[in-house]
Amino acid sequence: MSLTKAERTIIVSMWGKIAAQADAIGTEALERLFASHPQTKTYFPHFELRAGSAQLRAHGSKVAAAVGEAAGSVDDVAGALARLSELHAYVLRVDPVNFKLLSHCLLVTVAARFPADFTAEAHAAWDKFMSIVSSVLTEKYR
Ligand code: HNI
Repeated sequence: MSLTKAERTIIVSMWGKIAAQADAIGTEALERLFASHPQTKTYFPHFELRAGSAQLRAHGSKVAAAVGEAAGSVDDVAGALARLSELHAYVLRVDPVNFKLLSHCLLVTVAARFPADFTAEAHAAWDKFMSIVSSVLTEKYR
């Protein structure tokens, strides 16, 4: 699966706007994940998961930076996220279903913050882009 030229343009140009508030977006996506899907909190027993906690913000910033790296390498997401792919599969062993949940929470966050940009085409492009990112992060499980 790969993005069409039009989908790439959408992701790259929207990331240009998102970049300035990437940390806040990553953190909000995690807050939404833990609030809507509390079972995902079991992967973070060592974190203080209160909304706005320093650990949550630090982790939100890391996740957003990784999505930004993928957006900056839309032609080689696998290469850009190779190290994270090994980490999630071999060390963290996160069940792949959780990637759909986080992807959706990120999508909702972007939609809420950039309503004018979030057309049906942008929605579909983000959905596809996040499913590529998720496949890369879970492909080593097989
Ligand atoms: Ni994920 C660590 C990116 C999905 C649980 N994760 C990271 C790090 C990045 C990252 C970056 C930090 C790595 C490092 O310290 O070197 N994670 C991403 C991305 C996605 C994702 C881009 C999907 C879009 N991770 C998930 C999901 C879960 C998850 C769905 C579980 C619900 N991640 C973790 C855990 C850690 C982690 C747990 C370790 C946290 C820590 O610091 O102890």
